[in-house]
Amino acid sequence: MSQFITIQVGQCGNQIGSAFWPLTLHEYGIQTTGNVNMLKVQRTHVKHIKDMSEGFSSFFHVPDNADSMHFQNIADLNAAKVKARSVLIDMEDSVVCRFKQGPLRRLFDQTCFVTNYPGSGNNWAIGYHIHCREYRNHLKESIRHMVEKCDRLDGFLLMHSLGGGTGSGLGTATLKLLEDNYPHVERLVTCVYPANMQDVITAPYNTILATRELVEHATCVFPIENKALLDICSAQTNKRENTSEITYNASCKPFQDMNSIIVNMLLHLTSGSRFPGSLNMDMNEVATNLVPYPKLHYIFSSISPVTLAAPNVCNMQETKLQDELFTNAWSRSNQLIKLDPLQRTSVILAAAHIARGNITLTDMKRNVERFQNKVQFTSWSKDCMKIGLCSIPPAGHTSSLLCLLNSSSISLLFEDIVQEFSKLYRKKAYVHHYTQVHGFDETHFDESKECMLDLCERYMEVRRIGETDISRLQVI
Ligand SMILES: Nc1nc2c(ncn2[C@@H]2O[C@H](COP(=O)(O)OP(=O)(O)OP(=O)(O)O)[C@@H](O)[C@H]2O)c(=O)[nH]1
Ligand SMILES: [Mg+2]
Repeated sequence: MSQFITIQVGQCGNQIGSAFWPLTLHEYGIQTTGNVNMLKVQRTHVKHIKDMSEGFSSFFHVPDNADSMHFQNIADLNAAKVKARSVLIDMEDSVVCRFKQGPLRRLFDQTCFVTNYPGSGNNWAIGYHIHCREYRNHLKESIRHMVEKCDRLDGFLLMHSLGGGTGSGLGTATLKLLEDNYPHVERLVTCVYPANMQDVITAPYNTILATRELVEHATCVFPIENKALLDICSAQTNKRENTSEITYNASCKPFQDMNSIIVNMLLHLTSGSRFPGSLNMDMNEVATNLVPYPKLHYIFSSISPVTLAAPNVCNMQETKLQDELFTNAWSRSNQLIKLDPLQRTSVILAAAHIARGNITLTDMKRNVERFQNKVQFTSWSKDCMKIGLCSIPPAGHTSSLLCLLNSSSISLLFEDIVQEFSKLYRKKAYVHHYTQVHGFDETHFDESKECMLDLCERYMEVRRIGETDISRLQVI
């Protein structure tokens, strides 16, 4: 089975990590709370615990003499000296401290923490230049330590936001470091784009500077928008309460449910590499199938059904009609960013459908055909579409579907980034905070803007692509 190293950077990245590890353990039927019942849900509906155990080493290093089939709770993991394959980075230590003190603390190797105080002050340049300079060796050591414990490393999974300074700056500097040191290992990035109503004034600067790095150095990027997550949470809560009067309020339950949606997407994405199935889609196939041209590697993701947070709300849900799972995954309201990948003017460059649980090849073929008749494709992408069938469903469900789309409508995200950036940059507001950082040059701003516009132009070209005119797109 493939192995992954998660790299969580900044507050957002580490808070996603806080949701990631309990949900991952839960998926393997390992109890992280006193609630034994919720565990039974996963253990009893998976007929072959062995199937799950084999995939356990994807996210955890298990010493040679331990048997992962017998792990039932945290105490078992601690006794066997099991460690999470993870590097936790933040330039202020409050969120990471929760890992050091929480119930999962012994899962994390001491060498995997890289922290400082008091953060990057919402400034990409401080994260990218100052902190990376200071922590480069420490970062390299922590990552090397994790890599050495892998024998089939398939990918790095980076998690961070783009609005602040650490996740965006040090996160993308780490990405570059990974590319330099492990060029053949996939770099898959889940990053949270700020909403238009931001909580960080300098977010447009951080976002554009970081996005350029993601375009240059990531293998695949799965962008997330908090607004989209909030809307999904709100719809789920309303459904649960069966009333339209309750609106989801993020300040009541900061980020918990939203982060769980991200985690469920990641668990689904990696399921084919961790569990058996009749048609497994391995992670190393994702980029090959979904990225037809260099740099055009931003992927829309949507899951159906959506599972919110806590394992304690997980009681087994009956499968919906399989076709409904597909229809929901294609719907705009299930997308993890607030754009419609299937809008009328867009084309699909590539698509993948990954199913978990009791979805058959016949279900898949019928729905792929529906999809092919529904949307616009490039000349090569209509007749050939990646599919994956993993037999182990996510905890609490009998089946689920992840839809991954490379759609030209992602260019709207880049246009929006340029627009938000230009509002500040036109007046040169806040620019001095960046230019006073050693290593940062004001031309970085213009180059990043150019990079976004160039990307929009590439997507535009795909939309009007003639089969003979592909020269520009192939330029790396
Ligand atoms: N989905 C989600 N978004 C978050 C979370 N925490 C922060 N954000 C968003 O992330 C952006 C701020 O970035 P942070 O991750 O807090 O910043 P940082 O990387 O720690 O950088 P500095 O604090 O500037 O050093 C804002 O857009 C927040 O709305 C989280 O747990 N989940
Ligand atoms: Mg922070």
